[in-house]
Amino acid sequence: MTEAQADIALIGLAVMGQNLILNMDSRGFVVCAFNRTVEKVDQFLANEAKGTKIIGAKSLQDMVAKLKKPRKVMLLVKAGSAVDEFVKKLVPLLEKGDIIIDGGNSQYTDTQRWCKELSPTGILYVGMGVSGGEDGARYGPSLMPGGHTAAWPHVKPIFQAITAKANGEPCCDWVGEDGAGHFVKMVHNGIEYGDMQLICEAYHLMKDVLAMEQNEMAQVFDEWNKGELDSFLIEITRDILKFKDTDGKYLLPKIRDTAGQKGTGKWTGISALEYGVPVTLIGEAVFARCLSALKEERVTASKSLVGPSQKFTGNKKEFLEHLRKALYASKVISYAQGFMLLREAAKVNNWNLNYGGIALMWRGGCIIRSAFLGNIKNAFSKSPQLSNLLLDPYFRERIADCQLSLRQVVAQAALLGVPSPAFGAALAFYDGYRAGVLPANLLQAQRDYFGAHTYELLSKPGEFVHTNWTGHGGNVSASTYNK
Ligand code: 2AM
Repeated sequence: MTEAQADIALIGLAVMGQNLILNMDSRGFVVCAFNRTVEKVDQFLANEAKGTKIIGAKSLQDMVAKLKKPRKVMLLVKAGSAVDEFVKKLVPLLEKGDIIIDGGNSQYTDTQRWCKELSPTGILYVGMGVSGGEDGARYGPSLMPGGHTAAWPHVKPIFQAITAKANGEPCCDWVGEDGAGHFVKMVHNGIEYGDMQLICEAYHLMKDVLAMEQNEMAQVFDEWNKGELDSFLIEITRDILKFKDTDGKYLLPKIRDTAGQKGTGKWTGISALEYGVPVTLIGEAVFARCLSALKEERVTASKSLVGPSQKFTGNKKEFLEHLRKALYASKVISYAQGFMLLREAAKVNNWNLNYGGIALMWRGGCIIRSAFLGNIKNAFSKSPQLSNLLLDPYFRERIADCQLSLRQVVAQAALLGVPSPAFGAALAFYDGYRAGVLPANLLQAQRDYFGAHTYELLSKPGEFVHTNWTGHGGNVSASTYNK
């Protein structure tokens, strides 16, 4: 056996790491596997990797010696301190031009920090979002790499070979500088939260407003999946609805209605607040999970807090079509919000993001994969500087066709007492965004009234003035506080 034979090393032999290694091996790359608990390397080689070209390493030194130059080392370990520890250990073993790729769910700010710290050493750092779960990792994930751009030509052949393909195009392209890849992955996860919540609200309305049986709901989702809502999440919802437990009864109603979360949706919400972008639908989706977690409180409250006694009196078939259109419109609005956040973060961080490329990366391989992302890709390909997805001619027309249905759904949900925070957020944002005049004039007046925060007159933009609203108190404005 010759030394320096591996194309890439991968550290972290949990399920995602193992599957990515097997994927790379199946595409003809020689991978060197390593893990903190070194016994796992031998176990992997003797079992899952048996009969492949995969090699193992006994130490980081051993691993580095087995790599072709420029060396490529990919980490798939727990985000946070585990990544930091490995990077610190790797740096003294690597040289200028070598590449470290963090494929975990790291916060984009960690990736920014490592890019900055490693810049003087000439070691290149890539933070890459990986989506698609275990199956995706094995047979074609969505990959979102960002960081030191000089690394891209070296890692591109490997990543574009192992990624999912959408209409023959790889769902992996260079996202942008420093933390851009992990930021895009974070927004992807936030959008996933929004999509899931919207589907859950549609299910809730079918169940509690239309009193539909599960099999019937499954048929509706199956129909929806044949049209513009065609997506992985609609497809699995259909299958979940049909799924029967060992006792022959549906499994879904037996599952406790308290949602868990790992944090990436929350991070999207936090980023939205930090960048000042109204990503309201994802925010509501995160809060809906928090509310669901209050199971005992909800059960208690359900016995004392009143709601409407009204029943649905409309036409079921018509309402289902309203629901389909409301779901589609809300999805468009949610993605528009997600892209607004990307645009603002790109501006602040000097990332040169390719929005059409991002839509293509999400088009296949990942959890939010859908036909609809093909339309988003087209919108940005036609007009790369498109300021808002809602203004793209195709989506503007689709929303025009769906907005009355969204209103029907939100109104019925409110009248009948079925919570639909994501549908509601979508409609409120849509109406706010298309409003030439909002009541923020009153807000400014209130702020000036109690805090002398000043306001601008429509007739004199850029000029901040204060009014003595009460006739007493001072005329001095709080000029340092205009935001
Ligand atoms: P282990 O097998 O030695 O636990 C997913 O948990 C992966 O991250 C595993 O490969 C795990 O290694 C690794 N990991 C978790 N915490 C770690 C840490 N603090 N340092 C290094 N690797 C870690």
